[in-house]
Amino acid sequence: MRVQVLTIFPELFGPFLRTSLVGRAVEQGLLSVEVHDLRSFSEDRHRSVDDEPYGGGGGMVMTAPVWVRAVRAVASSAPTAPTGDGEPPKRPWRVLMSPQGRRLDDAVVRQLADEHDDLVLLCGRYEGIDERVRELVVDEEISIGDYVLSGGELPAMVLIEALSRQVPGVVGLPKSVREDSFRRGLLDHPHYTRPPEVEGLAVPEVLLSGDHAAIERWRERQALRATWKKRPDLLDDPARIEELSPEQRRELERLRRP
Ligand code: 9D3
Repeated sequence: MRVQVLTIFPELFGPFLRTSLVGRAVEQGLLSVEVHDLRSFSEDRHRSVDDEPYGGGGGMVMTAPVWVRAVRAVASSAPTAPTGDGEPPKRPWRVLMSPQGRRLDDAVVRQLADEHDDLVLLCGRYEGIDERVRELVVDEEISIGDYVLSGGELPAMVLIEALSRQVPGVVGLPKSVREDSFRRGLLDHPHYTRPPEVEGLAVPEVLLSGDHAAIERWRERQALRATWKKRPDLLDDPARIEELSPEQRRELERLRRP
């Protein structure tokens, strides 16, 4: 998967792209991330990218011509390698990180990863971006949630990290992948490691029993109970209930009418 980022703060991405799972994915060539400085597409000597809003009011607005030039330049450079099926290379999918966008969740991440292997992420700053940028060079707007940040850079990193986990080979442990999909839609069960006692709190005995089937049943039950307690909304979806194990469905019945 290839991701290009447009931002006036390219330096924010350095350590993120060199560290941990994303760093390894980039190093192994499973993920390519190119960060472009929006200012390099400015054509005035102050390298400006913003101007005062028409109609007045506070703050500054990012200008359309610089964004349009930047997106067109990066979205046509070195397209994805030919697929070999005779199809012309697909144009990159252009995503504006925006508080007005579609809310990011697991389904959106999977869909983006499935449908596109070439993305351009536009990160805005200031009060906003000239509306014409959306009309001319944006395919979709994505938000990471209803709270105010100062720009799209952190949301872009959130999206890149979530996408990287969907790229085959990036998440190493086959067990984690299997269990992720197996328990999809439920919260995780509690985890414990040494020491066996912390300030009077012991590790649940079953985890020390060596009975792997019993441990698996306990974890499934705990995952369901955690979800019931902390995120009951996740259990409103009939499709999710379908995916529960018979034991989890029985446990859910018990929780629903005690
Ligand atoms: C304080 C200015 N706001 C006026 C009501 C509008 C506004 C403009 C620009 C709010 C935030 C931003 C910058 N945020 C993003 O670019 C952004 C974002 C976010 O703030 N929250 C969640 N997801 C995203 S994606 C991009």
